[in-house]
Amino acid sequence: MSLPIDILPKIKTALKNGDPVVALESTIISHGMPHPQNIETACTVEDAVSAEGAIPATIAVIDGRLKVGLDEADLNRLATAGPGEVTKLTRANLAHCMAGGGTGSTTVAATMIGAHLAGIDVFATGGIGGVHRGAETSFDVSADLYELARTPVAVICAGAKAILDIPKTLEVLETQGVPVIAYGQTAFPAFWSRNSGLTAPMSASDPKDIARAIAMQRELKMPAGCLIANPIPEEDEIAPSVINPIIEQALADATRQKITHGAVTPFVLQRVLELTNGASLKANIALVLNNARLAAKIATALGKPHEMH
Ligand code: PSU
Ligand code: MN
Repeated sequence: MSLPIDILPKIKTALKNGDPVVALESTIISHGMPHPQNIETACTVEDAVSAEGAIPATIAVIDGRLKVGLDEADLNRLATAGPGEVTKLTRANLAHCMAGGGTGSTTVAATMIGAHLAGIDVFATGGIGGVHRGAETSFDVSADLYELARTPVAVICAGAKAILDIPKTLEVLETQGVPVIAYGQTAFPAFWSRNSGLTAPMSASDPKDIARAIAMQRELKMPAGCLIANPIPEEDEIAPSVINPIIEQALADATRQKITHGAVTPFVLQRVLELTNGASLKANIALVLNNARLAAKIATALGKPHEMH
């Protein structure tokens, strides 16, 4: 049996030539944003990667095939799917979905697996999953954190959402040997806000320095990825004093409605959107675009090792 994987020709060519490619996830399309903002954002993010001179590669499973690079029909299908029509895929359910000919969107964990199989080193997203608040009793820790420890793909995100337990999330990343580098500041960012109140383990202000660290890790033959935490642009940020009470309320609603497992993150995101009258979505779109641009710069620097020294 051969692996059912389809890599778009322009992505294949770019990878063969050593040109920069940036992987993009698809759970943000199916479960992270409402329609039509989800499809609009998916397209603008691809355009932003292209504008920086890199090739975008959005990843998903369509009818049992792992697609690296989606066409418009695929993107629309994920963006307009009703509840339950598209499976949220992580490491645990990826093979089962593909073997059954199913369709699913890839989370950070599953996108890293697809990117690595295709030979893509850099991946842009909004926010990663992390250690959920109350994990000491629920044990809800996102598989994204363990994927970062075992799959060598650099993930550019806007930090961890304050719906998570950020200190515990950083602890797990450190234990698992995942480098966490804040971009352009020393504070670890908190998705909608630029500062989580915690200092990031490392920081860098030049994409070339980040590329050097990624390349060195590869030389050391370390299997881990790398997490780049890029703060949301100042003009788009929502102050912690505004967002934090809303997060508290969204989490309380999730508990009251007994939302568990993979449904927690999509539920809380939707609830925060409602409670901020859409302001959280606007910020989310801005930070994803910002991450896509930085990812393209890192991929470009990484692709030219002779110019890195
Ligand atoms: N954070 C967002 N939007 C998203 C996600 C996270 O702001 O769409 C998605 C990502 O795909 C991430 C996943 O990998 O949620 C994490 O889900 P969980 O917490 O169930 O592991
Ligand atoms: Mn979870």
